[in-house]
Amino acid sequence: MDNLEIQKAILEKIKENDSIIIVRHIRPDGDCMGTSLGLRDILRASFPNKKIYSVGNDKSEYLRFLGEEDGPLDEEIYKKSLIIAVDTGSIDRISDDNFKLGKEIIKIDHHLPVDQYGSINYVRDDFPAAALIIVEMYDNFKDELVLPESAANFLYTAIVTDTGRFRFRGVGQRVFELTSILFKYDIDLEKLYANLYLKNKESLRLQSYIFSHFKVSEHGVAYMHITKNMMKRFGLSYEDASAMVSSLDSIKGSLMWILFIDQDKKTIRVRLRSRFVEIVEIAQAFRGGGHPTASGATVYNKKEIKELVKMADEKLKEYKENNEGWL
Ligand SMILES: [Mn+2]
Repeated sequence: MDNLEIQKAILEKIKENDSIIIVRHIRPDGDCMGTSLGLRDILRASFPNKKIYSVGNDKSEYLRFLGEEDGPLDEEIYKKSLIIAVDTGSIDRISDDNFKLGKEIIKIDHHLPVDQYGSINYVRDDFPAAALIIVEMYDNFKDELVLPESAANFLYTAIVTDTGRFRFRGVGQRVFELTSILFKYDIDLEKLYANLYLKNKESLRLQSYIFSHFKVSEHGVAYMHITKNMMKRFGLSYEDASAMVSSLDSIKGSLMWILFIDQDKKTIRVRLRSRFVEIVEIAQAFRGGGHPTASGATVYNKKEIKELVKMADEKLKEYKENNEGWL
């Protein structure tokens, strides 16, 4: 089936169901939140007689300005609902306890496929944000669908965050075409960027600590382990600390950069980023995955940190030996 046919099939499922629950991944980012809330508001505006819910078990403090989701919901509601999971590559990352009670699940995602857990699995790894899939569906079926102003704001937030403000791989003509559709409304960019990108002084202090203490492997992998103690010392949450991965994104010759963050007593979350070279294979080797140049993984001790850095270093060495033009 081509894209239009799959989108049609998804729209048919939506029309067949009077109750729809949209779920998204754990540790929500701007894309999964904006996609979930944006799709919810499009469906509510388009089908006023249906019950449409956006749910998730956890929250991200920095996205609180987007407003609340709709959960928790009674199990009875799940049993009569179509579930749509957005921006979630594997079933164990869905941030909801009851989605399996649903009548059927549809996956709408842009990560490299891990589990094809849906009855329809619509994966567009050519798109740098899951929200673009929703915008394209709206555009293809605009005779039947309504895009309210709230949805335009949610979807723009999703696109701007997942593309790193239109810098990441996959940004091109199609992305700008689709994004421009959202500008039929006045999106308050000043307010949005203030909400998304202003930092508190504690974060800047930790950033300055990272700048003085990050390590670089033999062939240029930049990395840092942010321990529980550091977070305590700077008065920052796990979430604040996780956001620091972009601090290491501008070092010449360091085409890969990795942040290790203590998540709980035994789990260390790994955030991996790269330019030119791909890093997702390293994440996959350590219980993770994601996008070619932006991935996540999990390790359990310092020995595994060393192993992961070593594997990345070898991959970067090989890349540098065989390619030109990187910086
Ligand atoms: Mn995404």
